[in-house]
Amino acid sequence: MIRTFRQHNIRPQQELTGKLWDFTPLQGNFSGKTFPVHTPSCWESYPGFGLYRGEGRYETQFEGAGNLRIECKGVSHTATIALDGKTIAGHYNAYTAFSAIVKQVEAGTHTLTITADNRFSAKSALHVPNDYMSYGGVSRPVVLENVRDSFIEYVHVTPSHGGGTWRAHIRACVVALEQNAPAVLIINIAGKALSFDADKLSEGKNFFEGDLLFDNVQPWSPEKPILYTVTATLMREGAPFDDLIDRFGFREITVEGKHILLNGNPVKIKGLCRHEDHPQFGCALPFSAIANDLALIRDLGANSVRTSHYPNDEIFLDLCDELGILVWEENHARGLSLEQMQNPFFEKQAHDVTLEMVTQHYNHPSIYIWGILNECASDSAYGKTCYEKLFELIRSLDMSRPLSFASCKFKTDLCFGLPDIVSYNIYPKWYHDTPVEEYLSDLYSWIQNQTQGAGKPFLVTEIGAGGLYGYRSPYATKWSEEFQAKTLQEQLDSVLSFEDCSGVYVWQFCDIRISEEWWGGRPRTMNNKGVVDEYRRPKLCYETVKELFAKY
Ligand code: ADA
Repeated sequence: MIRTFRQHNIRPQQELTGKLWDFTPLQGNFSGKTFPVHTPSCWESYPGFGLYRGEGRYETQFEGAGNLRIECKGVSHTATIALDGKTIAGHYNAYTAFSAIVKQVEAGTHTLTITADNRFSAKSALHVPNDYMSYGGVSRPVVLENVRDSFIEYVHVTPSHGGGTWRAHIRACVVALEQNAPAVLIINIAGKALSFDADKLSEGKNFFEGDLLFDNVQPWSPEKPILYTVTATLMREGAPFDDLIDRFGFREITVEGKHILLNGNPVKIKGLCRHEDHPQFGCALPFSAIANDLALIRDLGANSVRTSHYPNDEIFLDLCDELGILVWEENHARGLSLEQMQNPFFEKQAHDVTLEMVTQHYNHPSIYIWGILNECASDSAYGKTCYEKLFELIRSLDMSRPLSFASCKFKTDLCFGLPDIVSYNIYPKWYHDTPVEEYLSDLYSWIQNQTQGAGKPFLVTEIGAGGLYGYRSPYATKWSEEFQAKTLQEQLDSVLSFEDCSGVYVWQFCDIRISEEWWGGRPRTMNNKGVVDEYRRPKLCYETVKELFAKY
């Protein structure tokens, strides 16, 4: 499955994953041996490859001809792509898509080779040993399309409301494979059309902007997530030759004083942080597993998910759009020290994943906020320049959403003047025994009185405790399910009743695998703070969270 809706009626598109490919590890005990494997998948789910760090070569054949556009939605974590043995693309990062165009391919059977590499190295500044797993594999769909001399790469729709009218600002990008190709671009939304007549396109990216106004469309909201389709069509001499269908919602996110407003109404976030992680699938969760996670998240009474700590699968975002679940989506980074941020590869890798995240996920109405650099060195002068650059980049791409980052730099953070919303991760009663109310009040008064975050909305972006599924203790000893439930009871009661807090994200939805190289000290080499375990079995705290989300 590529998306939960059809993206083309004209452009030929097929998914190359969803079947068996040939997998050959290039290092380790099975080096050179080839196995038939399903894709999308992570090799850690293949027998004998649970700990494999190295390169894995995936190969498949397909029938094709003409101008081919090959798009990988996610390869973990560094990819090299070849067609018939010739390298056509490379990409760093597991969590954003990338594509390649190969022109005038001869008709016949062709071989696509994707080499994935999940090794840590000095050239990998974002995928580093961490409190989550960097898997290996073709972890998201691979798509093959046929394009003519030009095609529609994306159509961004920015909704805004005023005077009883909804405005849809359109910004479309058309890529021309050669210069001077004429074309007419037509944008259709809800029975209205916008037409752009380009007598000649320049080779590369061509941008078209315009507005459509609507008096009788229905807004998107968590309660009533009404989605609209935007259809872009390229015509020449009256005949269509390319198209792109996407979805969006008429909704507006604004910040007013200490409040986050959705369509003018204050939002109270009751959310969970979620990793894309599963003992059977690694980070390559199939549609059914994603849908099942969201069913549990809704059952808990949550209205939001934080994509900790990277851009998520488009299928997940499509479902959040349909279900009305608000999403804090963030770029890829977790807990990078100043030294790690000074890696010469960091700035470009952080820039690229941020640019790709915003460009590729722009239309999802469920995304109400962009986050960056979770718990990185925001307490350092150099770190602050990195935060500034990334916020500037996002604002150059999208002025319709507030920005934030989750800090953990207690009374030393230098960056609260940069985001629209101040967010902080706290673990009272887990990492330290401070009463929650006391810790929260101390933190909040520091933010209000000694930082440039004063007066901004405030979110607790992480709070939680560990609990081992099945470890029960009448004394509620640490790591027992009773301890976790008791701790979350106090944590959530305090945060959700804290007047100046716009909401909370529980850390975390499910137990996850962590990389052995980071810290084998965690029990089971897992992060055990899930409300459900890795098999999605509810722990005692599941009902605690459910009750508290219903109470507030
Ligand atoms: C941090 C981090 C999370 C997780 C959490 C924990 O806040 O952002 O990824 O590691 O701590 O479990 O301690």
